[in-house]
Amino acid sequence: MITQAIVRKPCNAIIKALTTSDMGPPNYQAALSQHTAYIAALRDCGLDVIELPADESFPDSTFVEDVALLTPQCAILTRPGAPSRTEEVVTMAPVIQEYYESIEIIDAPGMLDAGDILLAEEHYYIGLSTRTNRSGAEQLINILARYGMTASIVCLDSVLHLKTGIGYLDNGDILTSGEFIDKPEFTAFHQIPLPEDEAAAANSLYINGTVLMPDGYPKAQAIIEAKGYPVKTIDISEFEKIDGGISCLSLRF
Ligand code: CIR
Repeated sequence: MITQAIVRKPCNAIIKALTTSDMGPPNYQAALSQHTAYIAALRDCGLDVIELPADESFPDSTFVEDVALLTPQCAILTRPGAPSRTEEVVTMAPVIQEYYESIEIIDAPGMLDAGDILLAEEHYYIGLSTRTNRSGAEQLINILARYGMTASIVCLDSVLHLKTGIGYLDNGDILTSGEFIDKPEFTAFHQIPLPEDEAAAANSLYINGTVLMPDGYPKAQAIIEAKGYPVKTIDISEFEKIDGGISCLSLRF
């Protein structure tokens, strides 16, 4: 059962956030309103939400998911692969220390963005991407093993992060898109493939019985609802301009 989430208010510098898209910079005021609605949706799902102040030093700092992996046994501070994001961990560390006794870290030369980590039925899948290298993934596997948890590596082709294209729901159901449809590592799950033009909806979150998904993907929404999941949609268009999805905006534990 997930009970808490950590979020960080978007900063003014978000207009300079990293992106691979050509949608232009986000509108700061709209991003703030969307972030407020996102927090409300997490609260509607029963979570206590810990709201951190904006951090102007890091344009991407609202994407808190990437800087830590919070497991039932321990927290792991990552070492984000984009140079402009590596130090985001420094400001997150004291926050995590308030909630976790056991804290581990990923060391250089390891790089790890937690957007590359998918928990599905007690097993952690780690995507090797431009942000996560083999050293980072292997350090994480060893840390998790010490706490009795298992993990394995998945090679990615074109997505930014593993969870850009795949999302675990519940009862073995997994949303897949693009390169993840019928990928051998995930064929044991009940795949829910999404249409190519709505692939971004694979970054949805199952939280305490509800699926939080981005607004604007009606086919994906209908597919998920047809599987029996109550869905709540959130407009995150300003974050999508900078490669952000539903999961990236919070750390859940
Ligand atoms: C970045 O490139 O790092 C941000 N603009 C987007 C991060 C998205 N995070 C995630 O998928 N977990």
